[in-house]
Amino acid sequence: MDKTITKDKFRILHTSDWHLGRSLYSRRRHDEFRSFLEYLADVILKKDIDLLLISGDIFDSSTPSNLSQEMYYSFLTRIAGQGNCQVVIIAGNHDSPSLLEATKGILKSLNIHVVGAISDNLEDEIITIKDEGGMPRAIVCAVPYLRERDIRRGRAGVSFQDAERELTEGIISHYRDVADLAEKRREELGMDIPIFGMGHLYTRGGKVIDGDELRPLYVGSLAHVEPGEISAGFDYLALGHIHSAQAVGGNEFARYSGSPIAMTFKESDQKKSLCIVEFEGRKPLLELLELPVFRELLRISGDREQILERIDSLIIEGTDAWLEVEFTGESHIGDLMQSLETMVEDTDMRILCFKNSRLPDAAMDAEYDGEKLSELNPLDIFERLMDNKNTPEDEKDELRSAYHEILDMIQSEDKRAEKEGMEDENLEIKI
Ligand SMILES: [Mn+2]
Repeated sequence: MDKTITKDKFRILHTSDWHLGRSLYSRRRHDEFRSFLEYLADVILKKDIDLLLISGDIFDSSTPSNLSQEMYYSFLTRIAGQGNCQVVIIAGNHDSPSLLEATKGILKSLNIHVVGAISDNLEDEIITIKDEGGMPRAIVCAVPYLRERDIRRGRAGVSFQDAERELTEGIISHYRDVADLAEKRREELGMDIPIFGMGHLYTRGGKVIDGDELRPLYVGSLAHVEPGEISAGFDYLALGHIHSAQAVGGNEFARYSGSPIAMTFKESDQKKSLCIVEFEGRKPLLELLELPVFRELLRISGDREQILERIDSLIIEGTDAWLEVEFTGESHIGDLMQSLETMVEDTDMRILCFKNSRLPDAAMDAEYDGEKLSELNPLDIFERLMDNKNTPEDEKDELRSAYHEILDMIQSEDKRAEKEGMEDENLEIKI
């Protein structure tokens, strides 16, 4: 049998961090998610994509609404129905591993491969993608979000630094093990096909939005993994977790695809994209396909006149943008907020957030240095707390790390799995 690949190119599309079900200042964003999924399904068809890689955080919550789940399954059904595109999905920290795993079996019959959690068998993370004729075209190492309990057993008396080091080393060795196993499989096949890695984690040097800028990420206890240490052995590494699209470790083929829609106003200036990589054998060609903006998020700031003027021109434009308005004027704010609400009432525009950075007013609004609680993330609040308690600088890092760990634990709790577990326990007590 001829083992060289005679068929033409193999195209993958990498996306992640959809966060289906996420809202913005309590506003639902189903329309945007629906538009995105329609757009994505069209791209897959038009660009003749062979393999779709979804690198985690499909859902925003571990208990997604029925509507969010309906969107997910409708999309997958459409992809399965429209041609030869296969799919590999890994769970992110927001996803419920057990929820994703629950439909793993049925989805497999549609050539959709799901890895919600690691198992005792590393082979479960290695997927050989075959074309219609049964010819292997690629091998995927689908590593889901790794929880601390997946990697290291908590032991009493282990110092914080040792625990952190064990976690980092555990993650790196997990990637090394799956890459080795995939390499072995490639050798067994005797075919020079590409191997793709998938992961949902922070890597050192990754940049996140902090304030209004893209800044190097501070990750606390969430393992500081060097991108080079987990990308070895992969022709492409499809990462998720960071919402800004970027390559990591100076390697164009180890990338975060970023989220498809701006999740916050801070992300609104970012270009969102999909990563398409075309392989000729193992030779890659990268295309970043810029996504349309499905709903415009606009930030407006200025004094009363500037804001009113801008809103007026937006009304004339007839936009359906969502707005974040910041008053920076010297004069008293007066009834500006009410006036704006009245102005946009009969338009498709909506004001989601109104900030007043004029200090005297701000103090009356019980703000902290012009900040509102609703605009701070949990990490900001922790920083304020440490400042408030005059925590010594040299203790801050360890406290930050411990706090990160708690946040991470809360965020990655698999509520569904636990609910079922509790029911089982109750049953045992009854018996
Ligand atoms: Mn994530």
